[in-house]
Amino acid sequence: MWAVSETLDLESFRAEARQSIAAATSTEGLRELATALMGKRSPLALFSRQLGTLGEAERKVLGQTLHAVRTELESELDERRTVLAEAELAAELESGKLDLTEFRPGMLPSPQGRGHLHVVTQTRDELEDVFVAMGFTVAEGPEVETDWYNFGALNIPPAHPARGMWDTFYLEVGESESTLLRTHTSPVQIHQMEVAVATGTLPLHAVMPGRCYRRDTPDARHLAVFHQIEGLVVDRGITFADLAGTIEAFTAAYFGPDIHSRLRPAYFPFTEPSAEFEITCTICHGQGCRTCSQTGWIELGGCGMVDPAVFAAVGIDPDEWTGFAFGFGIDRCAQMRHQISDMRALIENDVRFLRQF
Ligand code: FA5
Repeated sequence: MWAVSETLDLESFRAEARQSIAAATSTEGLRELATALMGKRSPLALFSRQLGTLGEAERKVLGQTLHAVRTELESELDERRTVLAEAELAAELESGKLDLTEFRPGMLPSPQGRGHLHVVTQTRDELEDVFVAMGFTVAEGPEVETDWYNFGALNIPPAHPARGMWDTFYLEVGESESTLLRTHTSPVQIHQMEVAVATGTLPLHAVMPGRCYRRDTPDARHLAVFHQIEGLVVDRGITFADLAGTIEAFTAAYFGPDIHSRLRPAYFPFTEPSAEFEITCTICHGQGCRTCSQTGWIELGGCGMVDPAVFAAVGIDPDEWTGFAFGFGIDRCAQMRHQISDMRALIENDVRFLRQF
């Protein structure tokens, strides 16, 4: 645009340069224009180089004129640069304005999935609801127990062979009394009966959920840390029929009418008579599968009439009061309710598994 030509005179260059500066529309364009007008290969540089060919008087005049033109163009470039920079900043601010109410899919990172209660906790809550609806209260007891509560008061004296039914984690083994991680929720029965005797608040209808510990090798139906819910009724005139009716009503309420329960004679030192409480395997619907060891039935827990020796341990008169107790696995219920073939999935914390419930 500013090709040097012999016909170009300084006055026309000055006029055209000023027009070009006024017409520039961006600071970037203006920067290029400044180089073209005043850089090493610009007409102004050419005019300067001509100075050496002139006589002294002419050189002085042309030198002063060149200086004036250069100063004038520089100041016009500065002014125009300021105007354009301001306009560009204003445009940038306008276009960069954020509409905080605007939402387009994909604009924001997808919201994190919300957590929820573990399926075992949900099961525990649901079981509590079923029993509360039947008139039971809910109570809890300690997970670290003494020998007396976990065994002795439950009619399992030291060295009794029935202790072999529960592989126990001992914390401290004392000469007269040991501390241990409870192997079942049955010791909470003892705490509840002691409180009821001390406060004169018999009769008692309570369920007691909580964590239990056994040196069991984890497999499809067992964990070393698992959950049970204990049930205890102590009242006047309670019979085995009340126990069977309660188990039946619970099974129908929790598992639905298609799942049946059955009681099979069993032995527990703290109940007499005792029974094992089984339900139809919900995974194979009674056909037999790996989870139910091909029997079609799954053992949910044990139950029976409170043994008079247990009443004696807490000072309840067995001639006035009778009662029944039951205890079954919460993890086992979750497994059966949701047809989880291997219980170990409950403790593996794989969110792909857990988020299904
Ligand atoms: C007992 O623990 C007795 N305290 C139950 C009881 C209470 C009988 C009141 C009479 C009166 P048992 O050891 O069978 O019984 O365990 C009961 C249930 O707990 C089992 O049927 C099973 O559902 C669950 N359970 C036991 N061990 C485990 C384990 N390692 N992992 C998961 N669930 C278990």
